[in-house]
Amino acid sequence: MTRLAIRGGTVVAESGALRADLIIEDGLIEAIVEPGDGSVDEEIDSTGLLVLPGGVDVHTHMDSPSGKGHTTDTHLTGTRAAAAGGTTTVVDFAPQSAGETLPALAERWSEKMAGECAIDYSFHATVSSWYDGITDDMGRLVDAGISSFKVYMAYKGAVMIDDGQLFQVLSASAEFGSRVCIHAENGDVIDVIADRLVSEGKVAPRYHLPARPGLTEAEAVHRALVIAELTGGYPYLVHMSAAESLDHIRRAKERGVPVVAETCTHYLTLDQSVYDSDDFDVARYVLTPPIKSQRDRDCLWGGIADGTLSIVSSDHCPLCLVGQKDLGKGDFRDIPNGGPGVENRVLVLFSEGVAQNRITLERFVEIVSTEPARAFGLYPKKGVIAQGSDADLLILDPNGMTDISASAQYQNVDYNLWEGWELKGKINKVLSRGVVVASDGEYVGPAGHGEFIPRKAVAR
Ligand code: DUC
Ligand code: ZN
Repeated sequence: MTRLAIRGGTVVAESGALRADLIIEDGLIEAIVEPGDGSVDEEIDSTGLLVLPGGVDVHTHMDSPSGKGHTTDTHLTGTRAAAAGGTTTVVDFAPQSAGETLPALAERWSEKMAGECAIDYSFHATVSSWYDGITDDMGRLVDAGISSFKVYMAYKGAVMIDDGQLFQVLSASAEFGSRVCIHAENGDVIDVIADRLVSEGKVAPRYHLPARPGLTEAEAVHRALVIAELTGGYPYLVHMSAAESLDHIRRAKERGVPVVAETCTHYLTLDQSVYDSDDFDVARYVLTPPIKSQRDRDCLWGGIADGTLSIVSSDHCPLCLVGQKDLGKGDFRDIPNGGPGVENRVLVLFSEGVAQNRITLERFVEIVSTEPARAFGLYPKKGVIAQGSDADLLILDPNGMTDISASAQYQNVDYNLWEGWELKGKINKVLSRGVVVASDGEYVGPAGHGEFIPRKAVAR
């Protein structure tokens, strides 16, 4: 393979930002050198640009059922969108079918993703259809490099598991060193509140918000963390949206619970005013948990700054307004929950985080790349610019501008949560294992370039 140099940029390595060149060979970062050093066959000029580790998005739902809908991005379209938006690894959620064993699920999802993905990938296995021996099968998946799982504490009668099952999954997590992604919301309480709202004639999409108060999240967070503490398991809290949840996370960390917590791009950048209309168009924001108040949003940024939250994912769950969300026209409970964002996560966070001086450039790299790689057994292959790591790179122009519009996106969905936003920052190039997969906003990668990455257990 050709020897490639990335020259003239500001590299964000683990020690911080520095003026340096990168030498790449065989898809790996061979060396970080003084500007101008090293002889190569090809060069990419990155003068005036930032050279960052490619994004790692550990929360996507591609080609998956979601309530009465089915997400509209395949692994092909969704990973192209990810690549165009600066992400070089995705860890998708594999949904367990009723009666399906975990090894059968792993085989099915491996076959589905193989040869389709534009960038490197893995997946978490969802545990939602209980059977004798399911926790033993968790160990089999960990041995095969699928070292994380997903459970739901909401959506009763569909994917929700009960507390006894959660205890068993977290006990298995302790045994196998595997991380368990937990959708923490009190499903029983939410169902009662939602039914009450509908019985009062409150059926419009805006009632998705009052049906799921922040305390229904915080209660489930607390319960999940206590159950994790009882077992010694490794909890990962997905999509934290409420200020009240953060106190429970802080206290659990003080007690030594090895919890890692995530929030998502939309909770940091939008607020509940998006629900302030009786219009059905509000359905675009019917994602779960709902987007909270400005105070919650400020607290989430505070959580990022103090380390309570260490990862920002997209929760990419694309569902079209026309033909899918409109199933809930007469009853918000029937709107399939989820919104798109894998293509926008990196740049929206750069613009709202770094350019607005909410976080440093180094913290930005940690939350979009390094910490997700660490939490899910991908580090140091992914998530860092270091000698020997994969040459997965995002070259970003901090002074460029990017307009967001659904009409110009790769995501296969009929809207965008940040429609009309003008972002500070522009993606110049994205490289996956040394191969340019996106350039000037266009996906240019070779078809099927992405490889399955076996992941280590967090502790074994
Ligand atoms: N939960 C998720 O994690 N993603 C999309 C929808 C949901 O309810
Ligand atoms: Zn999700």
